[in-house]
Amino acid sequence: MIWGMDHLLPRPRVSESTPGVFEFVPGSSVSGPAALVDAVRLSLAVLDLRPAEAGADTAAVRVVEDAGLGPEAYEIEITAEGVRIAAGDRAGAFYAGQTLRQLLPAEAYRAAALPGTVWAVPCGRLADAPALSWRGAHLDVARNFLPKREVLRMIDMLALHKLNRLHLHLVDDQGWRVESRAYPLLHEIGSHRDQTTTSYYREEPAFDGVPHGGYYTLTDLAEISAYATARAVTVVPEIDVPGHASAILAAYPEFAARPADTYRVLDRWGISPAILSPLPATVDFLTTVFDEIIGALGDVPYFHIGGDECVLDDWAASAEISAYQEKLGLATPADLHAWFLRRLADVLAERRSRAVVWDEAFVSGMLRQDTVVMPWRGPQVGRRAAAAGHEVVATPVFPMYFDYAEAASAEEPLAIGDTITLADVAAFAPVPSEWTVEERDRVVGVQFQLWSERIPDGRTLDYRAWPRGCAAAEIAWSGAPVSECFTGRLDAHLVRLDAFGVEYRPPAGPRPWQRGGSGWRRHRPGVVDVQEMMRHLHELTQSADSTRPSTSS
Ligand code: TNX
Repeated sequence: MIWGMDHLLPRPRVSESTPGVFEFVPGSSVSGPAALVDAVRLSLAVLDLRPAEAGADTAAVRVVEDAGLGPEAYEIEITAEGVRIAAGDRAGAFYAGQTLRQLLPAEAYRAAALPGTVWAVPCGRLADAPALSWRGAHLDVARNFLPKREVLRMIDMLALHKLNRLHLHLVDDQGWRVESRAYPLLHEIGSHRDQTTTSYYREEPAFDGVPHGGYYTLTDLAEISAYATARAVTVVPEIDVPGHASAILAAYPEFAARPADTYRVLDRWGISPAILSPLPATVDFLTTVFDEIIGALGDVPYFHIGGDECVLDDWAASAEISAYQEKLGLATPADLHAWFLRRLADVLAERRSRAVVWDEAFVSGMLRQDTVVMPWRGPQVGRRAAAAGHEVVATPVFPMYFDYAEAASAEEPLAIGDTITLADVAAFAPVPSEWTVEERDRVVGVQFQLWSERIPDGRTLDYRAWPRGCAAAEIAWSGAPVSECFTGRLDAHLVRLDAFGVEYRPPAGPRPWQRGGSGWRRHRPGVVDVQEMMRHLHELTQSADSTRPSTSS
């Protein structure tokens, strides 16, 4: 079966069909500038296209660079004689290749070309470019570690949806996930725990008795970065400080606001009071760790430093920290929290990297103007950040937290709460129409979050991420809620995901083996309602206080 131009996802800006098809035959080649040819060949790896010999004009695909098209943009013209691609840059050529892959039979998503496949694409013309420059997915590899192969596969999945940012949450109370040669106890001690809780919110605590852990070596990070770059994906590392610090402090308690030898990598969820000291020694320590990560990843245009969910009690209780706060002329621990994050953002700026923070860091003020804000507590705080001149990536709990269940049903595998449906994601407007033009211009993108308290493995990751991620890709590319014809395009797209081997959640509900069963992974619907949660978070952002009480367990 040959799919037409109207089965593409995300939907291109302009597409026109003309009669006929072009068929790729064995030995087909691509001509054009080397970097663009490489990008097209990578997207169409299943066709095993050869780079055309210089001077030959028999190439099946001819690629030209057209700087006038702008970043990530491309045009394709398909006639019975061949394919012509114009791209603004390497990413544009890569995306042109991804679009052609969608026009091929779904076998183009298998790891090897099946004999007998007719590699034909329909004739026509496309002109395409993204509305938003940050089209992201966040992966929490701290709560539950995902091995490197899952991260690489996630990059494949982002690439085929024209998503271009992978935000890696590399540390939390429950684990530190990257090698440090300067501070080796971080990965030796911080990367594993003896057991993990299986209880839900206010239930009696219960544990699985199974050790859990893992970390990426710096060489793994270099590999992940190179793999991502080739696929037009930018890795955004996150070292979440100064809160969520139990794993760091289990390794190096001397960096605690309240030094003690009792810190452990946590085996349960929720917000812990473990917090780093803001004193210069901590800044030096983090600078060294940032340098190791930047050194491994190479180009790091954005570095996320967290700033969320900080319990500042230990700062207020420490005479040394209070004296430091006073010396800096700061009135409250919340001001010191802002100062500390700004100090780290300055360190990053010296390394040509822009800081990204969760919105609490914005609420306490004093950020560098070039710091990007992720308003997870909703569009109200996002608007305040945009009005203050910050670039904003829309990351609201509703509907961008894909750790919430798709249905309030005991058939679902255990989720953090209810409910964020595919339709909720599809209806989301990342750039609110009621904002001023200046505020709207500062929304650079949208991103879905895969917090992993209830995502223990890659199979569950597939289930939670797709097809909601398909809808997210669509709104990220177009900058607006999805159009009516989404369902038909998604149906075609799910056949591609089947061929790729993705264990997505069927829109009609889980397959029998995807259900939570009768044990601890059975979902308990109705305990946490995301709309209720958003109301609560909204109230919190109304107060000037940057901290918030516990909402998880
Ligand atoms: C809030 S969003 C968190 C995470 C949790 C998540 C669960 C944010 C900055 N903090 O630590 O994993 O809720 O949905």
